[in-house]
Amino acid sequence: MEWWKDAIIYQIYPRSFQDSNGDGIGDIPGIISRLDHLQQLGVGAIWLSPVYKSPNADNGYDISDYREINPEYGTMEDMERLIAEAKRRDIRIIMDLVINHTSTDHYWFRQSRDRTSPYADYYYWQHGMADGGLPNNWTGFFGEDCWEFDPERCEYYLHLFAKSQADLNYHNPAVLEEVKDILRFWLRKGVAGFRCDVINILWKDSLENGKKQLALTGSEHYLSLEGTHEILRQLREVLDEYGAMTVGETVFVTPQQARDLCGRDRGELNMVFSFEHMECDQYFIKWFKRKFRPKVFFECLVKWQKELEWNALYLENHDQPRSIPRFGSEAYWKESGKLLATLLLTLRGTPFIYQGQEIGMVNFDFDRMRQINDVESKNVERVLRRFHVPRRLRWKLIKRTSRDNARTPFQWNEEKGAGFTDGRPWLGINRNSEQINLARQEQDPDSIWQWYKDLSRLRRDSAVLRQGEFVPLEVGEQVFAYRRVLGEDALTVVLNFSEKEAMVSHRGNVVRSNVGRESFDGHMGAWEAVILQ
Ligand code: TEU
Ligand code: CA
Repeated sequence: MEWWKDAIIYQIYPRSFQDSNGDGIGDIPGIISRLDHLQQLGVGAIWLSPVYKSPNADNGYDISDYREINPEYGTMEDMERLIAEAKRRDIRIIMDLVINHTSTDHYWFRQSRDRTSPYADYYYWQHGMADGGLPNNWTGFFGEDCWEFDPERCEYYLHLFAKSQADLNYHNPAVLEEVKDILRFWLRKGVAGFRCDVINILWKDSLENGKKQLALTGSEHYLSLEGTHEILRQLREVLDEYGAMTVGETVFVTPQQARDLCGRDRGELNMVFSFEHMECDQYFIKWFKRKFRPKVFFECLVKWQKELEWNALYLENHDQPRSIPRFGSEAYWKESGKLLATLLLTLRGTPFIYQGQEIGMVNFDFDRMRQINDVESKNVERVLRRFHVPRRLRWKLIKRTSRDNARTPFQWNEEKGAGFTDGRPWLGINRNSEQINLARQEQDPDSIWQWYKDLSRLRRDSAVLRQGEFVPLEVGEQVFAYRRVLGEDALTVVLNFSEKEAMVSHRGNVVRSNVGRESFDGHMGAWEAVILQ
C-alpha cells in the first residue's frame, strides 16, 4: 500500500514547535496539543526530527540512545501517546533515523575506546601518520577536520559531522544488526517509516586520501557506493515486515544515483530528498551564494520531475533558510508565499511542508553570533575567522545561510512567547511574530495559511494533482508553467516568479488564483500563481 503517494507530509523540528511546560524547549506533549492544526492542514504523516536521547551537540542528530526519548522532550509514554493520538486523526509518524553516526556519548562509543571490547570496531579508528598528521586528508561537512584524537584509545576516530558525531563502521556486520533491531523496536511501536539521515554516505570503501577539492575532500570514498546499496537492501527486508516507508536524505546525488537508491525495482528506499534545486543559488557549497535565477531553478525542477518516476518534494527543512526570502520576495510576502505553496503542492511527488512554512515564516532577524545556536554555523564562523575573513563579511554569510534561519520557534500568536512558550525560548523568536502568526492568519480568509489548507484539499480531491503526469509548458526567465495530465483530465499551473508583469499564452478556467482572479486572459501580475482547467 503506497499511502505515501497520496499524502502530504509535515516536518516537525521538535525543539521549536510547541513548548508545554515553560522551559523554553518544544516537547512531545506540545506536539500532541497541536495535532488539530496538522489535521486541518490535511497532513497524512509527520516526519519528526530526532527526539531520541542526545547531548544535543547537533540538536538530536547526535544520538546517545536510540531507544530512549530525550527527557527535554518527554517520556516514552508521551511518545506512545503521540503515535496513538496522531493515528486517531489518520496521521502517521515517521521517525528520523540517524545511523551514519552516533554521539560519542553513546554506550557503543564509550565501550569502543577499549580495544578489547566487543564494540572496538563499531567506529572508524585509525592511527595518525608517522609525521604526526591526521589519518587522511578528508574534510567534513561542518567545515572542519574529520578526525579527532581520543586520548584513551590513543587513536583517531572519523567524524564527517561534528566532533561528537562519530561515524559508524558498517564493515563490521554487527553494526547493521544493531540498526535492524532499532528499526524493529520503533516499528513495533507503530511508527510508519523513517526519514533516513545522510543515508547515501554510510559505506566508506577505504580511508585513503581523497582528491583535494574546495570542500568534502575524500567524498569519492563514500558517496552513494555499492556498499550502501547493499545495506539499504538489508534494511528493506526489515521494513517490509512492517510495510514501512523510507525517505532518504541523499547528498550530492544525480538523478541516476537517485533512481538507484529509490527506484521501484531496487528494494531500497521509497523516495529521496535530492539537493540540486537547493543548490541553484550557490557555487559548489552553500556558503558561496550566487544570485537566484528562477530559470535555473525551473530547469532543475523539470529535470528531476522527468527523470524520476516519483520523488519527495520540498522547498524547506531544518537545514535550509526559509523559502520566501530565498526563492520568493519579502516585499510580496503573501503572494510569493502562496506561489511557492502552489509549486510545492502541484508538482508530481510527495510534498513535504516544513513547520512554519504554512504561515510564511521567514528567516531569523538576529544580528550577532551570540544569538546563534547551530553547531555548523559556529564551526564555519570559526573557520572563516581563521582565514581572516572580516567580521562583517562573516556575519553576512552566516546570516544568509545559517540553519538557525529555519529553527526559530513556531509563531502561533502575537503574544510575547509567540504562543510557543511562557518561558525563555531556547532560540530567539523572530520579532515579526506580531505580524506573522497562525492566530492572525486563521482570522484572515486570504492568508497564506488558508491557501495551504485550500490547496491541500484540492490535492486530496484531485487525482490529476496526485497521480497525473508532469508536462512542462514554459520554462522562462520568470514564468514557469506546466500541466498535470491524467487520462482526459488536465490542470495547468502558471507561476510568475517576479514582481515584473508577464504575458503568457496559456488559457483556461480559473481553478485557483493567488490574487483572487475569476478569469484569466494571460496577464500575470507580481508573483502571481494560477491553476487553470
Ligand atoms: O544533514 C546533512 C547535510 O548534508 C546537510 O544538509 C547539512 O545540514 C549541512 O548543512 C551541510 O553543509 C543531516 C541533517 O539534516 C542535519 O540536521 C544534521 O546536522 C546532519 O545530517 C548530521 O546528522
Ligand atoms: Ca518544554
